[in-house]
Amino acid sequence: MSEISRRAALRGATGLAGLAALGGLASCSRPTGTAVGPANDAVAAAEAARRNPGGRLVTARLTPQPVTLDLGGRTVNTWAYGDTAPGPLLRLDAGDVLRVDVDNQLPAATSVHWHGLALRNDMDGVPGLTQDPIAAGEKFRYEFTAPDPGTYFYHPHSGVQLDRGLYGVLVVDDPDEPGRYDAEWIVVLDDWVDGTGRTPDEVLAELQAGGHDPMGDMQDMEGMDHGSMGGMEAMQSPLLGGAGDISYPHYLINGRSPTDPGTLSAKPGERVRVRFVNAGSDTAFRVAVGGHRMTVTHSDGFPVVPVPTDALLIGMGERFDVTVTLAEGVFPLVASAEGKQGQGLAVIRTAAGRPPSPDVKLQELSGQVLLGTALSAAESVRLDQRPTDRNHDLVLGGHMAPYRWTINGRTFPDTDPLQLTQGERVRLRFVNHTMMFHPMHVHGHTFALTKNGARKDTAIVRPMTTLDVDLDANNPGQWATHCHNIYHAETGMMTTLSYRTGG
Ligand SMILES: [Cu+2]
Repeated sequence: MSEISRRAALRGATGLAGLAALGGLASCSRPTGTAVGPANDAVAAAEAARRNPGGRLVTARLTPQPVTLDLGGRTVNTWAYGDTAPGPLLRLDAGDVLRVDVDNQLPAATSVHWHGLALRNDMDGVPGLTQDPIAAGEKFRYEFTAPDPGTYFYHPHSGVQLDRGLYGVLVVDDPDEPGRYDAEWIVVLDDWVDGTGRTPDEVLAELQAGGHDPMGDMQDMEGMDHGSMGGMEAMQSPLLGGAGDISYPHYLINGRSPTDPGTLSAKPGERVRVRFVNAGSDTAFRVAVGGHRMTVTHSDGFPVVPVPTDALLIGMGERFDVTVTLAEGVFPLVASAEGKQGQGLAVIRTAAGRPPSPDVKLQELSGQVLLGTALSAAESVRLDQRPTDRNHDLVLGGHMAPYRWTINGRTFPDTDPLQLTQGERVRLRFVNHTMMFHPMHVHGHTFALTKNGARKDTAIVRPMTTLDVDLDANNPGQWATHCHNIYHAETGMMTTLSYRTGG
């Protein structure tokens, strides 16, 4: 059965009541007991426990729709939330309830996933698993408590829609935040192809057709002044090995290309908190600020032991908060596409002066480069010490021809759900058997790296390496667990953490 018809079958077979059937798709390692589906009482009970009686109700509207965007020197037809990409900033305090009315004006079904939040399962936005897709022209109301402060984002969990302009930032503020900074900037990174001659769906079809050099016809496209010639071997990084499958014509910061970058303004001497979000689909970014060092304070929303660095590597789906104390002048903020040709640019301005050129080269990018997996948890967010109740291996496999990515040898939804029981301490071992990095993302939980405790929901697993993470099974439901390379996830590299009872 084709991927599409399997998915159609899944959707047909599983209304929200039919979730128990999901486990029946697995032919080995069949889970036991009954799946705790999104409509289960345990999901409502977990939500009631996290609700803050003094919390506010914060409301918003999102309208996914076709739109024409100016990326800075180039106009594209794409899909976005409203008429900008990134979409509207959503902001609330921890413990508040967020209610978002989605009005789907796209010519396709969609969904909204609240990336990184440990929210109620029935609001997680994964069609076929936690809800039915929001059909074209239909509406859906999301409503949930935001439990933990931090930098998050929202995007569709439908096909490769994320690789269009459908993304936006969600900031959950800490009412007790010491606020040791003078200003705050949000910096969203993205790799862009939509409206430049191919849609993301066409890119996916080309990858699946195989034998196509994804860089080949980029030669004819505007904005390709990098002279990129050659095949897949070009997309290699000393830090990541295989760095991606797609060479994009544009790399954006806050929706702008380097030919007409956005400006971030402050006063000399001010300490700025920068919230980085990588909304890219196939690109890790190496970020730095010219003439400055950054101090990393948070990873995926959660505080870490602060670390100064020249540059920071951000995988797809990862978020980092850093602080920078600004000198006087004009400085480039560069997001270099790791292992690829091209970069995103924003201009930091604390005084008058000439802007940097679009292809400015930063020496900080070849200085000390920090990865999220090297960070340590702040004491306040360390998991307590306790024995592991359950272990799961997730062996990451796949290849380019045919284009297919797997967990434990299977493609979603034809997978073996990873069973767990509420209250357990669970260890996940990601074993990467490929020559490419995979930013692995777990929904509904913020795991802890066993090496140093850093709390994350998305972590880079480098080629031919193993990464162990622990999580507390305290959020019942069915949770997607997948690579945040959206082309890998869409062609199979996804499974579920499946809470079960009576097993
Ligand atoms: Cu991957």
